[in-house]
Amino acid sequence: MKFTVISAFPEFFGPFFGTSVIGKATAKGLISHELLNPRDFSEAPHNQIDDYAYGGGGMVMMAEPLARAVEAAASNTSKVILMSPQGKRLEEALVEELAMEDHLLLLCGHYEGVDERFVESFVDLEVSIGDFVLTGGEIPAMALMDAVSRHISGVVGKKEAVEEDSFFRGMLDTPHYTRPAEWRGKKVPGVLLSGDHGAVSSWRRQESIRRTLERRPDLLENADIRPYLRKGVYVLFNVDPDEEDIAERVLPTLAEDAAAMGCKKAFLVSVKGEKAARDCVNRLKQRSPEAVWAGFLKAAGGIETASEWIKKREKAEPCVVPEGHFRNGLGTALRRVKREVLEKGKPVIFCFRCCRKQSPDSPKGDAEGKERELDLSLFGSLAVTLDRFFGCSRC
Ligand code: 4FV
Repeated sequence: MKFTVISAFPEFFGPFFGTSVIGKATAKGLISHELLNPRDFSEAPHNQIDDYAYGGGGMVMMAEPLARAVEAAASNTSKVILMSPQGKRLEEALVEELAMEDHLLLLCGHYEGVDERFVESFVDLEVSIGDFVLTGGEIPAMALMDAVSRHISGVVGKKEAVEEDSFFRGMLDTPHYTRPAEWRGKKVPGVLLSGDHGAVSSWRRQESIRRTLERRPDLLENADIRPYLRKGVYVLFNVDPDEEDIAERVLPTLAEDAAAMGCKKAFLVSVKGEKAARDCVNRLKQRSPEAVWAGFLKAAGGIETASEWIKKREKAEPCVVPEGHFRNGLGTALRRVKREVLEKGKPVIFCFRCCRKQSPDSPKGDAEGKERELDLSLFGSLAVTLDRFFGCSRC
């Protein structure tokens, strides 16, 4: 990873690139950097780089010196980033994205900001480290480079350390302790002295969950909660009896998808009753006994019997997310369920209705189109629901 920093105060960065983890990474050549001062690219008298703002109200960085500096340093694979409060919020997901680049060119603004015409012509992305105003973009640039460098392999000790990081999965971190075991009368939580790694990691997961729910419940929406789930995730497909063909055509793939996304079992229920559901499952299994989903798909008399089955195996009552959750505000349903599942360590079962009526606004007459559209909405609702629940977008 190469960083080019364009700043009127390049001396600011000496200690940053020469100290601690970033210093070692620089010495090991894992990251490289160059510092450019826009003054060196100013044709104006006294290497002027700022001027009065049109319309009044303080000084603005001039476009030309910045343009020349970027033209001198950028290649077609460079990503030109302006640090500014008007930018996209710097969060772990964006950090991971930027860590994939091989050249980040960071512009540090000063005064009121930089000439907007330069931004329009040269800047790929504006990034903000938070809704507050600093005297300059240098500290934001350092924050970005530090966070990105942690994702460059070899920069931080154990790669796992980064992946272990709570934010890597979108949750708050567990509390940390070191010697002495008793400090000013305060003891370290006993489990951490137990040597029982299983107990330690489940305590840490619980602490992450507790602190996230207390301090940052907003993080749950996008958090990848799979490492924090103590019980299984299940799906239930309610098939309309006189549309057996749907079951036969889409269920195997739906079940496969659900299994691939981390679900433990898929239940098939039919209003015609458990026998109809069992016959349907047996027909599907006879047709493809080797299929991955064969052992995954199970007939049930209804949501109650499915919940009973889960309760017996998981020794906990499952959270039930009823059919239609997709249409009645998935976000709220998921926030509630994620919170309950994490807080109480419950299993969860998502219910989906598999019948043509699912898509009332499908175009008239075009049967083929109707079929395709039905499949899409079934797969779509399954994928979106599970993706948002697991927070797979983060993984
Ligand atoms: C900033 C931020 C920030 C604004 C005016 C520098 C200052 C001056 N940059 N996140 N917050 N920049 O306050 O990135 O140009």
